[in-house]
Amino acid sequence: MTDSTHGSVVVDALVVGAGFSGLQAVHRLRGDGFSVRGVETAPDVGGTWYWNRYPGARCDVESVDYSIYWDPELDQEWEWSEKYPAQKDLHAYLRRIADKHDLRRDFDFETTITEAVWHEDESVWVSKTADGREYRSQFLIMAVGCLSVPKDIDVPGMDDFGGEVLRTWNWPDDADLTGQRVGVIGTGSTGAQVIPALAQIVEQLTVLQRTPNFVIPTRNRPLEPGELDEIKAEYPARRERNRTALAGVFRDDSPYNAFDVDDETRRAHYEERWERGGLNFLGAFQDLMFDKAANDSVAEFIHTKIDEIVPHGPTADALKPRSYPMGAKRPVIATDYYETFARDNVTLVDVRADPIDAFTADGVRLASGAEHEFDTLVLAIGFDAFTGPYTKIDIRGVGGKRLADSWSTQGPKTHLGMVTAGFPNMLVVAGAGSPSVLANMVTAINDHIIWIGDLLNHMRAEGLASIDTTEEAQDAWVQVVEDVANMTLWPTGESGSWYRGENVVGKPQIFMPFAGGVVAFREHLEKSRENDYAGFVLA
Ligand code: NA7
Repeated sequence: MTDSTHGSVVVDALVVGAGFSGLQAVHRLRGDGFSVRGVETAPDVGGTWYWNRYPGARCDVESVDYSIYWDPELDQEWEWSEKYPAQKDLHAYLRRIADKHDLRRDFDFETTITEAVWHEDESVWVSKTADGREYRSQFLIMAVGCLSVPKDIDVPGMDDFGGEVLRTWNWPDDADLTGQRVGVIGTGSTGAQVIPALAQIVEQLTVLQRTPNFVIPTRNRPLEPGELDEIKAEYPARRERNRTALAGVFRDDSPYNAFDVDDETRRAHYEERWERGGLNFLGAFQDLMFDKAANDSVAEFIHTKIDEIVPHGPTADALKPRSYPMGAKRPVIATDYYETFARDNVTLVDVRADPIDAFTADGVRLASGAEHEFDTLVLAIGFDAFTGPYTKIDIRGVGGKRLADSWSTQGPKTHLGMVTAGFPNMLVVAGAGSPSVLANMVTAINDHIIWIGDLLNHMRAEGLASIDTTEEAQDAWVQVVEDVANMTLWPTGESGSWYRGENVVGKPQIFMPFAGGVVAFREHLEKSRENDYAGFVLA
């Protein structure tokens, strides 16, 4: 596999990333007889679930559903302990996958690709690592995730803070905040998990909130005796039910719209789903993401819940999202989130009303002059979603065109979420232009890897060297993605959502994930394939 002329590793496919998608890609392609090498920055497999090891880290899809489709034997073997998987359980699960299928032997860990250049004459990608190694591959499979590049803090002067700064996406195993005064910036999914976890151990927790989120209780619990056995007995059917569900995971959606029922019934629906917990809450009515009045009714319900749980009026008020519909910013599920603000050792500071003016040696000073002191500052400030993992690498396609130039100014453009024009054989796995984060990621990834595996087999059988797309095809697909999003409330309101790139200063704002669901997406892919890969250019 080593090419002595160039001193590089030469393979059919280079897979970047060792999370759910990278592991599946290596497994599939190796099984189909392709030579394949995976690379991963981390020292181990896991991807998102390797890095995000902050206290409270947990997935918002149920364990039994947030697991791979391609090893039914593992479904029977693996013993999930809780309804929703904690980071350490998911990491253990991904490690088990790697061990069982002996995937580590095809990965180079602690290896970061910094540059990838397409050589048209040879139909080959030449990818270089931070430490000067080189890979040459016909295909470049970007299994890099959507939320893997943390964003920088957009308030200047953080270096002036004299205490420790901890980042949730790279949490040190030996961090111990017991008895400390801690500040947290960020109240997205990550903040909503780390805040309740830290509140229990620190002396004083100060939450610096800019935009409140709608937070639904997770109601996580241990799986009851026999419960997992019942699921295992019907696993194939369960997998198929998820595969054919809009969001890649079955949800028992109500058949009604919010105003099909009277006020009391509507409230009872919300109450029942609030008690049940989890993202099922969003299925309370058909039209919650389509009709503003319906959405207002659910927002009002959550506001009432906040008032019931948080005794301090001004704090309860500051926790209520008002500038966007529920769901326009990714809905959050968490345990005891609002309850945490009823604790004596937790203070909510509204940095929208009174913005951070400066970091000081001891904490932060707000525009009003108020100061808050901490020993440690925790950053849960989110990610440069969808584009960050691509623009961070110097990717150059046909004629030396830089991917970062177009994706940083126009946003990510792909045909069917798979290929971007002028970057032949670079295959995007479950990223922009596909259901990705609006679906159960594991289902979305499964669809992508199957399609990519089938594509490579087809190209090998037909003796084809490259797959590209046209500007027209990708513009048309970007328009479809935009049009579908515009049918919903997702792109509305002032949410600062990372779905639209609003969370990163200067980022182009287009709706990036495909909101039509995994079934419709799969149909688009199938239709293209049946029509000789319509919209793609195979050469
Ligand atoms: P998110 O959802 O992007 O949340 C980041 C949070 O950080 C959000 O509350 C931001 O407020 C806040 N933030 C960022 N910069 C600042 C500054 N300068 N001051 C105050 N607050 C700030 O990221 P998460 O990691 O929580 O979740 C990402 C996804 O991972 C999640 O949706 C799941 O899919 C898994 P803002 O809203 O920008 O005002």
